[in-house]
Formats: sequence, structure tokens, C-alpha cells
Amino acid sequence: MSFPGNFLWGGAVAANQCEGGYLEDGKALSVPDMLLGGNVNTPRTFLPQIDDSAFYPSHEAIDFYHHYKEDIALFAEMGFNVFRLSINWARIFPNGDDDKPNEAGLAFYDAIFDECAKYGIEPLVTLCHYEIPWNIVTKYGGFSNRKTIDLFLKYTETVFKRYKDKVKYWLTFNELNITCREIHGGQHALFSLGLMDEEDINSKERIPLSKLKTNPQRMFEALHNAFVASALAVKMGHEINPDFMIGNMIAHRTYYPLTPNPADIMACLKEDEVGNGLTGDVQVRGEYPSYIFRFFKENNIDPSFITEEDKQILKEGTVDMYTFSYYQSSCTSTDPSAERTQGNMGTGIKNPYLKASDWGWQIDPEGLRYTLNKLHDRYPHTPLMVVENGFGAFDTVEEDGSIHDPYRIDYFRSHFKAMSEAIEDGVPLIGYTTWGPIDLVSAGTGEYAKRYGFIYVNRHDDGTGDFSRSKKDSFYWYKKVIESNGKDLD
Ligand code: BGP
Repeated sequence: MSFPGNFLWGGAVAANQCEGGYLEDGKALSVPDMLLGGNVNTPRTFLPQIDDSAFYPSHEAIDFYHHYKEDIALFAEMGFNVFRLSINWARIFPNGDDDKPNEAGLAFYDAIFDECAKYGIEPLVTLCHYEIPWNIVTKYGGFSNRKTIDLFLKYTETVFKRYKDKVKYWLTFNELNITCREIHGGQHALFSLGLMDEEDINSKERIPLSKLKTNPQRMFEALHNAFVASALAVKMGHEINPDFMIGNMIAHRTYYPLTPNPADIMACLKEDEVGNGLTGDVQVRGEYPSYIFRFFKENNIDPSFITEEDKQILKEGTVDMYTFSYYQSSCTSTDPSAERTQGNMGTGIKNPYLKASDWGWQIDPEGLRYTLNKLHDRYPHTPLMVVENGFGAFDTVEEDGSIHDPYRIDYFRSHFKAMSEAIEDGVPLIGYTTWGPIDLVSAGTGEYAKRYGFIYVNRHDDGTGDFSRSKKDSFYWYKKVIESNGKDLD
């Protein structure tokens, strides 16, 4: 086993999925505050105004807002030396366009970073993890408006300057690339870019996320503006503190051709290029890849939004590290009748060699080694970090309060083996954070029941539970893994 001595081991959360305190201390609404819960068979719904009679999982989430000291102490007990979290933009600039930042919001993150420092834990901070202030959506049209680039940079400058001596590792946007996989669907356009169709904004009815509308032209323009915002943030960060390590964050879906039919192989290449490659290439190489212009043409997208000045910005704002989430792989096929996995948003074409989780996410540890190798090939000079990986499952609390989760341990064990193989292969993997080291609200389904944590949280989809924390078997197992720097996986 071959993890380097300074390897970063930890866990990752997002503000809207754990904090709660949704209107406390000056925070205003952000996109996820408007989302109701669903489950594997029922999509989450969106209502453009708050319905006081409905249950919104993110409003209290797991109440990290009031439990952060206890939670960070538990992370420290497991031996974390890194903790990935996001800053909720709407805590700092509640409406996105306020003149001055909200001091109470800034103080909250100061307190978190100070708590991390007490235990020698490095924060890894995502600037925008599906948390665009709602006012930016309704008043400016999210990132479809270039004014939003300025608003994002004002927020970014504020937090970079405030925390420059407390935070070294930053990520600009979470998983911008998912938007490219659903160019006619509006879910991720809303989550990541704050884009909403006028008709949807004015809806009086709940809209299932899968029915939100967008159009590819507007979506790619907004994505481009987010690329520019990200590049300008990287440049600014390096000016504020040259020691900052600033990364992108890609939702990596690994694709395999379903058959050796060359048509499937080509389809697989194309899906990977658009679904993973475009965002990574722009953010790591600093330019749009040539293959995307044919895709634009075939989808009637006019790329004239890419100006000469923007091209220069993208060149100057390339990231210091490529980070990504990895949960699963899927297949690509030109056969329209190819069987798909049953599940929520992570569905894809079924791989006959793989098992899937209860949410239809196909479990593929070998695919992580493959992905790490491919990414290193593609970006040979860029360090890599896995910043989300984990197993969403139903957990059972025994009568004595214990929680036995061997399925989660098995998932992690096999993925850690795959990472160590990749390191042996020569991949510069610098760190790893599990998704949801503590149970939290699922982004895809809005459930508590889809649990990822080493730490159980007593909170349920019917709104019951006292938010108390307890340790699952996997808690002790991960502690041992970190203590042995990945050697002891038994
Ligand atoms: C990623 C998101 C996370 C997280 C994770 C698991 O795409 O960055 O926010 O939620 O997926 O997904 P889910 O919560 O749907 O199980």
C-alpha cells in the first residue's frame, strides 16, 4: 500500500446539505432552500416561493450550524487532516448584490476554521456548491447574466481576503460539468448556474426537478460565464495569497462502451468528451477543446459568446489541481433498447458485471483506478484529488444503539485499494475526502434516508429526530485506515 506520507484524508460536505439555520443571522434564501424532498422513485420538486406548510429538508438539514464543534471533534477523532465544506454565498451576501457583506455570516465560518485549526485539520473550501442566492436567480437570471460574474467575484474577494491565513485549499464551483449532460433539462442549470425559465419562475405549482426547462444556447452561455468567473477567481486568489491551491471540481462519470462495436466506442468517447472533458479541459488547459465546436454546431449553439478577452482570462486562470467526485460508472451504447439502471438521477446504461446501490448507482472500484490513470494521462502536470466518494445506503439502528454498516466498509475498502493501485501506477493523487462523513441531506433526492456517514444523525424524512450523533462501525474502521495511512484496510 502506497499512500504518500503527506496524503490528505478526510470528508466532504456542502453547506446546504448540512448546516440548516437557513434564515439565521442574516442569511437569505438560496436555491436549495426552495427544494422539497423526494426519494428514489419520486423526484424532488421545486416551488418558486416558500410554502409554510411544506417540509424543506435543507432548512434544518442536520443542524451543523449549531453542532459544528461536536462534529469537527468527531472528524478529528477519526484523524482527519482535511475537511471539505462549502461557504453558503447567501450567508455572506444574502441577496448576492448587497453593498456590504454580512458580518455574522463571515464570523460563522471564522469559527469553523478556528475549530479545524485546533485539531490541525486543513479546510478545503468550495465557493459555490449549488448555493446561489435566490435573488440572483430571479433578478439577474443567474450566470446567464455577466453581472453575476461581478457578484461572484465580489463574494470571492471578500472570503479570500477574510480567510487568507486560515484556508489554503479552495475549489471554485462544484460539478459544473453535469449541466453538459442534460442540455435540455433544467435541474443542474438551476443548481449550478442559477438559471430558470421565466415560466418556471412564475409557476404556482410544484415542478418536479426533471421537468425544469432550459435551452442549450442559454445554458452554454451561462456555463461559459461561470468558466470565466472561475478563472478570474483563480487569478485573484493567487494575487491575494500565492500559496493558495485552487482547484476545479468535476462530477466524474466514468463511461465504458457496452460492446466492442466501434460505434459504441465512438459514442463512449463523445459522451466522455462532453460530459467530463469539456469542463476539465477549459479549467485545466485554459482553452475550449476543438471537439466541442462540432458538438455546438450539431446542437445549434452559437459560440460567439466566447470573446477574445475571455479566451485570455481562461488561459490566465487555470487551476492548480483537478478534483472530482467519483461514485459510479456506466455504459454507453448506440442501441436505444440497451437496459438502464433503475434509480434516481445517477442512472445510466447497465453494466452486466457490476452491482448497484439501492439508488441504482453502479459500484465500480476498478473504475476509480481507471479514471485516475486516464485523468493523469489527460492532465499530466496537474495533481489530482478525489473530493467525493461514498456509499448512500439505508442504515439500521440496533436496540443497543449500534449501527453495523459492513456494506459501507466494503465499498470504501475496495475504492481505497483502487486508489493505492493508481498511486503505484504513478498517479499524483494528493488527497481524498469521503462524501458525507456524517449523514446529511441527499442532493439528488432530498432524503435523510440515503445515508453516507460514518456518523449517524438522528433525523428523518418525516421531520422527526433530535439531531443526536452516534458512531457507526465504519467510524472506527476509517479511523484505523487513516491512522495507518491506508495500510490497514481489514
Ligand atoms: C454530488 C454532489 C453532492 C452530493 C453527492 C451525492 O453530485 O456534489 O452534493 O450530494 O453528489 O449525491 P446524492 O446526495 O444525490 O446521493
